Amino acid sequence: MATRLQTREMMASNQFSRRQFAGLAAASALGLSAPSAASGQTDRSRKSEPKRRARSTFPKGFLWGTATSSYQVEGAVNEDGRGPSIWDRFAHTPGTISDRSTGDTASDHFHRYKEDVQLMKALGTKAYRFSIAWPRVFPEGTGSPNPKGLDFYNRLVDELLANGIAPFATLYHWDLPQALQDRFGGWTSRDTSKAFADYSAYVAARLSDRVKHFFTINECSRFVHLGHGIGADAPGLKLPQAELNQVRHHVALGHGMAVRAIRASARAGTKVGPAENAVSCIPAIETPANIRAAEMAMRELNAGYLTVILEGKYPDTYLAGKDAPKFTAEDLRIISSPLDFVGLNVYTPDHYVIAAENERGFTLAPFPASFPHMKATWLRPGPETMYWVPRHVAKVWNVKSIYITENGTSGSDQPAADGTIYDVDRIMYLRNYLAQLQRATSEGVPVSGYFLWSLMDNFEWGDGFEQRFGLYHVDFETQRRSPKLSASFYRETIARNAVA
Ligand code: GBH
Repeated sequence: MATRLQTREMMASNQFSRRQFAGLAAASALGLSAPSAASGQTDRSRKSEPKRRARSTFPKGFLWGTATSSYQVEGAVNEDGRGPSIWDRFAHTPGTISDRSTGDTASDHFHRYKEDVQLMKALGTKAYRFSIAWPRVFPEGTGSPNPKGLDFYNRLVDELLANGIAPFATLYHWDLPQALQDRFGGWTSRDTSKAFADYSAYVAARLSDRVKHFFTINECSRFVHLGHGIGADAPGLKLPQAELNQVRHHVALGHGMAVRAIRASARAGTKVGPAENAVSCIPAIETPANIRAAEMAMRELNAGYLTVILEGKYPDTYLAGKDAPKFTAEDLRIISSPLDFVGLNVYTPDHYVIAAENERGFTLAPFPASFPHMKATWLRPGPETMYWVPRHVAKVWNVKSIYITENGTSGSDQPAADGTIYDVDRIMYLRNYLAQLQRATSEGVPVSGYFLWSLMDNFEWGDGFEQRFGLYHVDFETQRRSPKLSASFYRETIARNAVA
C-alpha cells in the first residue's frame, strides 16, 4: 500500500503531466518563434495548483537570468578602436582551437544586441550577465581610454533597462589586452593587477548609474590553470608550479584591488563580488562525517581563490613547500576586501568526498570510467553539485548573498525532421540541477539569482563552435537565432518560479 507521501507524489506527478501537456499544446512551435513570443503566455492552470507547488517554488523575487561573455559573443574585434586581446592572438595561432575558428565574428552580439535583448525578454528573464572587453575600453591595457570604448556597453545597458532587464557586468572574462601580456607578461606581474583595478574604476564610474552589480574576475581557477599551467587557453603558457602560484596570487590581488577601486569610484550602493568556478566537493554519501569532510576539502582545494578571498589567508597546507607564492600582509588585506555577494559558476562535481582518518581528514573518490558525461566530456552531470556548492560557501565562509553566475550544458543539438532542436538532454540536466538549487533555497541557503549559461550558442574557447551551450541555436553562417526546446523549458520555469 502506498504511504501518504507516495500518494502525494503520485498525485503531483499526474498534475505535472497534465500541465506539461497543456503547456506544450499552447506553445505551438515551442511558443517561442522569437521574438514574437515576448508576450509569453504560459499555462494558466497552475493557478489552481494545490500546496505541493507552493513548497517547491523559488523564493519570491528570485532573479532569473542568462549569461554570456564578451569574446565569446561580441565579434566586431576591430571596431570602434578595440585593441587586440590575448584571445585574438591565441585563437589566430594555428593548433589552438579544435575547429580552427576564432571569435572574430562569434555570435555578432555587438551588432545584434537589440535582437538578443528581445530573446532574453521572450524567456521572461529579468537579468543579463555580460562581460566588458577590457581592450575595447583601454586598447593598450592602461593609459588613455578609447573615447568610444564604452559606447557599446552604454547602448547595451540602456537597451536592457528599457526592456526591464537588469544588467550584471563582469569586468574580466579572460580577454586581457594583448599589450599587457607583451609589456608586463600579463598576470605574471602585479602591474596587471594594478592595471585591472584602474580599468575597473574607470568602468564603474561611468556605468554604475545604471549597472548595480559588478563581478570582478570570472573563474580565476580556469584561466590560471588552463592559460598558464597547461597552455590550453590564452596566453598559452606552461609555467612551473611556483610561477603558476604567483600568477594565481596576482589574479586574487587584482580581484581585491578592483573591489576597492570600484568602491572608491562607483555610486554608493553598487554591489561587487567575484564569479568563481569553485572546485566542487560533494559528500559521496550524505552523512554528517562526509559533509564535514567535504567542507574541509572545499577550503583546501580552493585555497588560492575563494579561501584567500573570504578568509584573508592561505591555508598552511597551501604555503607548505617551495612552490608557495610570495606576498605581503597588505596583499592579503586587499584580497579579502569585504564583498557584497559571491558569484558561483556551477557545472560539474569535481570530487566526491569521503571522511577518512588521515592527515587531511578526507579521501577523494576517483571517477569510475562509467560515470556519465554530457556532450563535453568534462561535463559530468552531478545535479547535487548545485545544492552543495552554494551550501558549502554559505556555511564554510558565512557568505550571506550568493548568485549562481553560470550553469548549463552543451549538447549535440541536431535539428529533427521538423527543424526543431529537441534538446531533452539539456532539459534533463537543467531540471535536475534546478531542483537541487530549489532544495538549497528552500533550506535557506541565500541564493538570490541564477544565470543560465548561455543565452545563445557562442565561441566556446578551445572548442570553437563545436560545443553549443545556448538556449537559442545560432547558425554561425547566417547568424540566425532559433529557440531550442530548452528555451521553452526555461521560460516555463521562470513563469512558475518553480522547476518545470
Ligand atoms: C565556464 O567555464 C566559462 O566561464 C564560460 O566562458 C564557458 O563558456 C562555460 O563555462 C562553458 O564551458 O581541460 O578539456 O578538461 C566552465 C568551467 C572548467 C570548463 C575547466 C572546462 C576544463 C576542460 N570549465 N574545464 S578540459
